[in-house]
Amino acid sequence: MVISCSKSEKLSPAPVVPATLSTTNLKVPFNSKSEKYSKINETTGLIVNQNNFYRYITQAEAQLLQFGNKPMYRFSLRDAVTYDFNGDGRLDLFGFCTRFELFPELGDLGRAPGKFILINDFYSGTKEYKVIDTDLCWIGGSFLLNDFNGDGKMEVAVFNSNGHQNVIYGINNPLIPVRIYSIDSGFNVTYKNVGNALNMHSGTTGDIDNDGDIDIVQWPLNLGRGIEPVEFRYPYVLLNDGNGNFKVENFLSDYTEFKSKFYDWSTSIYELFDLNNDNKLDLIFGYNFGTVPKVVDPWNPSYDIVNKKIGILWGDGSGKFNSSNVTFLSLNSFQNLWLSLSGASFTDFDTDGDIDVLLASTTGPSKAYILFLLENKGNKEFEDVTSKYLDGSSELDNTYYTHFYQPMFVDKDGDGDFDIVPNFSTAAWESYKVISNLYWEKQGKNFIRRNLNN
Ligand SMILES: [Ca+2]
Ligand SMILES: [Ca+2]
Ligand SMILES: [Ca+2]
Ligand SMILES: [Ca+2]
Repeated sequence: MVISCSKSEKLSPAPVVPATLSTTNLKVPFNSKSEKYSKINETTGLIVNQNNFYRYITQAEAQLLQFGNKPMYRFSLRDAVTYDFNGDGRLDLFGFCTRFELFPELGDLGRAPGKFILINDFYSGTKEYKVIDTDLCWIGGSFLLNDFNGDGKMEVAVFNSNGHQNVIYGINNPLIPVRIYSIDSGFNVTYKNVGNALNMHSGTTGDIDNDGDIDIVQWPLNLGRGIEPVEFRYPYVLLNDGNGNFKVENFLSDYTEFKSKFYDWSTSIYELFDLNNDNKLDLIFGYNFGTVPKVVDPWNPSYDIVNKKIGILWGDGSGKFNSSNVTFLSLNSFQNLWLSLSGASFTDFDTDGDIDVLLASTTGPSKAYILFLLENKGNKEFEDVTSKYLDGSSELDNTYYTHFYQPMFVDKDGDGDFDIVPNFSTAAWESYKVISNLYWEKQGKNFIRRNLNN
């Protein structure tokens, strides 16, 4: 399907690069400083994104990407990815702007379709941009780069939660499946729908059946309060035939048994990664954790069982997972707070050859960030080593930064080890300060928080 009605125009005003972020070391072609992983892990969209990550977009820059008045279209820091779509060696940006009916009033957003934007040479150059119509009202999910159809070019899988505002406004925006967008060197954009229409807070991609092509997992975050059909409540795998055509199957090999016990299974974050070095992708998942209040939900008896833990489902290369082949992570309690998972990233921080895990989370209303570093001890055991190795692992009062969705492991300071750089902070229309150059510098096994004061 070809997207209708697109036009090119100059971005006005152009995004500015903060003084603290000189572009003098922005070489052409763009040279990734991403941590490198095993071949199977390099198939994941998360890592392809990390390979095309230069630095995070600040809230000030994001606010310059808004356009229109009534309605106004505003850029959410989370709804975007950078990649060199036209092959000129510079990173372009493909992102989404949410529609606000009234401005400056908040609270009437995501009711009607937003717009995609495509910006040429986002971090340098002319920044010509193109606005692209869509029927998507809300994304708040994932933009993942992968070559799904084997043509040697990256497409972008967009996972959305289009029904996000339905309960708030009493409206009926349809659920929309995963969409794979192809962007050619002339910035022409086409897409195809794959999988099922679900409310998805994130997405993950990678070769889950080890046949050399990129598959997809789509997992709902159930917002419906007990009225949604059964097909909206559980995850799916989308298995690629190598040409970008997908066979949709139940995610669990024990689906029937699981469904008989649990009303649904919601996650906010799920990421494929091989966490036990067997060359088969595993899947880390989670939503609420920490001190979660006991909620009596007659519509959802599974709430206290499967929706309050972070776990790893161990992959067997079949393309399916089994709910009994799981390890639940044991995290140190953080001030007895109720936390929600916002991101999971991977690094071998102790350089012992196994993959360790960094979790990002938030408290919800306060928009804090709380990070957890988990050391892989082998034998599918992980130890919370946050207090030992991760300086400045939380900020609760939003003085300098708010919550974020995607920690990236790149060698920011060029000294050969992989530092933590936040990515995908909160929406640009929220009034939290997001400083321009936050990162955690790697020193030995330790991560030291830097640049809180600029
Ligand atoms: Ca595959
Ligand atoms: Ca594995
Ligand atoms: Ca390790
Ligand atoms: Ca470094």
